[in-house]
Amino acid sequence: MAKRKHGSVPLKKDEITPKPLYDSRRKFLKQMGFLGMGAVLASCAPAPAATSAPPAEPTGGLATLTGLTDELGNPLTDYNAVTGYCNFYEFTTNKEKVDEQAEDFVPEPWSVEVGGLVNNPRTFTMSEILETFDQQERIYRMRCVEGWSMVIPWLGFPLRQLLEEVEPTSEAKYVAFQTAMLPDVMNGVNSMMFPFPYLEGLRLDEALNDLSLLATGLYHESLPPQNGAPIRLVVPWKYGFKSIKSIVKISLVTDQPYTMWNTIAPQEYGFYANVNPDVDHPRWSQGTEIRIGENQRRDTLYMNGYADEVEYLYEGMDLAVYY
Ligand SMILES: Nc1nc2c(c(=O)[nH]1)N[C@H]1C(S)=C(S)[C@@H](COP(=O)(O)O)O[C@H]1N2
Ligand SMILES: [Mo]
Repeated sequence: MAKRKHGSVPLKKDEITPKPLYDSRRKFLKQMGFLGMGAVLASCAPAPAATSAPPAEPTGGLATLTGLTDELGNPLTDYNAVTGYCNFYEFTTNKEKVDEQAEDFVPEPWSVEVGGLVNNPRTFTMSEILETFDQQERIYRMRCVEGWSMVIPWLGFPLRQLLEEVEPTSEAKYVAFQTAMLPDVMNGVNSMMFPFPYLEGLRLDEALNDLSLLATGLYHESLPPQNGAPIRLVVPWKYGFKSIKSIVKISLVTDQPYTMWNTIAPQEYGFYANVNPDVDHPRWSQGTEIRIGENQRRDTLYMNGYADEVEYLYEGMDLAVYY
């Protein structure tokens, strides 16, 4: 896979409201030893009210996607916003600078080690992944815990298909994921602000749900570095931080795995992190959100609008406890 250049138009500075600083979090991180001297902690601040970037000249695959919507009729978020307004803390906490900072991240050669409680542990090279699993397009809403959302046309394949290849044993109850740590190209991993590597996890039955996608592309092209090249998870009914980027390792385990955000601030970022307008974040409401490109808040949907597909997973669970 050749390195691709993405002509993104960053959102303008004056379209973004300043990020508030949270002293309690700073203090917490400092106690945990995560905060570097003089570091300014952006972290998961509530949504800056961004407006959409100027419309791009559609080229190639982009042109064929004009006018597409998700199943609820929501238009796709502008390509320039999807690729120019990103969360990828291994590079920088500045959403508008991730694309620039990730420019030198060439995700090849790449392989994903899949093991743990499985009958057929296997390390897949990226080309094996692309050969083995048919890539399909999925248009998903993505709702960040900070209160903004996008509609993104992904390319990828159900995570379930990869898990079927390795055959989880009967002891496997959870799936743990790990992002690459490449200090030479990821400036943020040296900052000591966060306990990288970024880790995430799903319960096995969540991972086997058809919505759980391993994405290898968006807008009909391979994933741009800033969006988690060459392969990332997308779990659209959960807050965006569950959708871990640039995966190098997947392990089947018995116990609920440690995840980065849940370890840093468990009271704010639960393991489940299902989108839920009725369970507020301790520092802000989750009842509404800003769809990037719109200028009015809209109501946040229970399970991000995917309840029919995923509600069975949480039968009998108090979602205010298992948030
Ligand atoms: N490795 C890694 N994965 C990550 C993040 C991150 O900082 N590092 N940020 C998460 C958050 S908070 C969100 S909202 C989504 C953003 O995905 P996008 O930038 O492709 O829209 O990625 C998630 N995956
Ligand atoms: Mo997020």
